[in-house]
Amino acid sequence: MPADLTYQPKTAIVHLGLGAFFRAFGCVFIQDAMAASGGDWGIVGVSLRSPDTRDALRGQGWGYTSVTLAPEGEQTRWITVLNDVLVAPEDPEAVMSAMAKAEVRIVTLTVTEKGYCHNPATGALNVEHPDIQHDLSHELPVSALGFLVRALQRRRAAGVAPFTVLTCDNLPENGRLVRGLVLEFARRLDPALAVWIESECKFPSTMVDRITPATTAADLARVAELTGCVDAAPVMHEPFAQWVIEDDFVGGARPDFEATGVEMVQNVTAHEHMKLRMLNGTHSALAYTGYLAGHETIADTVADPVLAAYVRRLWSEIMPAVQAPEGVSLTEYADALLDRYANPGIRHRTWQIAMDGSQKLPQRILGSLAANLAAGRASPALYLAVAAWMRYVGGVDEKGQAIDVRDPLAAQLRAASDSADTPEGKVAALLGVRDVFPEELAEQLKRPVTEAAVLLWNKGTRAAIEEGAR
Ligand code: CS2
Repeated sequence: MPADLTYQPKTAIVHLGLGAFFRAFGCVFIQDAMAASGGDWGIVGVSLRSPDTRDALRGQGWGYTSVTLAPEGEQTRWITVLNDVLVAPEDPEAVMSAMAKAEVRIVTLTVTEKGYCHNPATGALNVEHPDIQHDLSHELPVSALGFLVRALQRRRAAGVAPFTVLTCDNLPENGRLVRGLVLEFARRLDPALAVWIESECKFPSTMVDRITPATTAADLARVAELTGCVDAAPVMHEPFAQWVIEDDFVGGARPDFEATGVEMVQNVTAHEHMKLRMLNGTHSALAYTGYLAGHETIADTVADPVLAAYVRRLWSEIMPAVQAPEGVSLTEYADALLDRYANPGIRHRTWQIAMDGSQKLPQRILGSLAANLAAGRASPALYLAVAAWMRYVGGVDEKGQAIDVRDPLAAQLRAASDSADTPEGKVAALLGVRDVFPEELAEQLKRPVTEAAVLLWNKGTRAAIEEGAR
């Protein structure tokens, strides 16, 4: 690892959505890049909702501990690339002026899938979304897209070049998706602005990967024990990290990513599909089945032999639906994933990963299913994953306990589930949710997902796996 930063870099990046993931991932890579090659790529972080991270970091000069959770023990490191943290709802003008500054060359984003206010099944902008409605008619926005477009509008008016938009969310062809959404929004605001963005702005796609569970109170105590210092907002993550970025930046302006092992490529699609389907697809499948089987974390889930066999079966169904990036063996990738999931140092809760399933299912699971259907390949384990999601969003677990379902469509999903008493009826109602299932796919899924659901409801998750998807 390069020596740590010996200077405080000037700001050249604004990051929207400052959660644990970007602090454990992008900030660490960018710190490494400057430690290796110099440059000024300091970051102003923006929280789009809560002031918690800002409040926690302010008293420690925006620095924080990054903790690597290796099976053999933890390693800590102090991260110093943040120069400020802004809270958008408190002061949207401060965010706008930070993004409009000519010195800012890149705007990075981790706003989660739902933060793009799009239809997950089609990728189109959801113009009915209240945040988008608000942002189309107010100069000071609330949504990430609103901030991007309004800040680009200011830069254009001031004769300043646009920034590069570098999305780091787990969405397929994420740069192209965000570009489409930004242009759709901009066209509604000012067609000339859209033309300018289309020709001047860059939206490289990226593949990001580092498992980063939410920090808990127990983690804070552990970090104090390890470092002898109280840190109000450390981040906890696995040793593994992989970042693949399309090398397409406005004016070529970017940190020296290569110096830190980031893979700079022309097209990231193959890497993205592999990661979304092989990692995130099985993560979501294990989150629903693991949760229903009574497991708190992914490590607990894969320690259960039935679920471990299930994840292997999932990979055998997913691999034919994935084109391996050049030089990558999918079998080795899957083996490495199982080791990462089994890391006992990581307490990644199934409930955390189960969140926002309506926004995740299409790119994580339904894409593989659609490819297998088109090729006539059987996918019992993937069907069971969809059925487990359906059971989960019904809001009651196998013991009759309520599930705290977090999803932007939670109410709609619950209503669909409650509209029928039988698994057959519930599946039919949930397949009717068009934000998740395109009509044609829903039709094809009806029979096999119903079969999986009947097994799941009647026998419970573990027995359903043993009988139908091993
Ligand atoms: C997880 C991801 O919470 C989730 O949905 O699947 O956050 C996953 O841990 C990361 O994508 C790993 O890179």
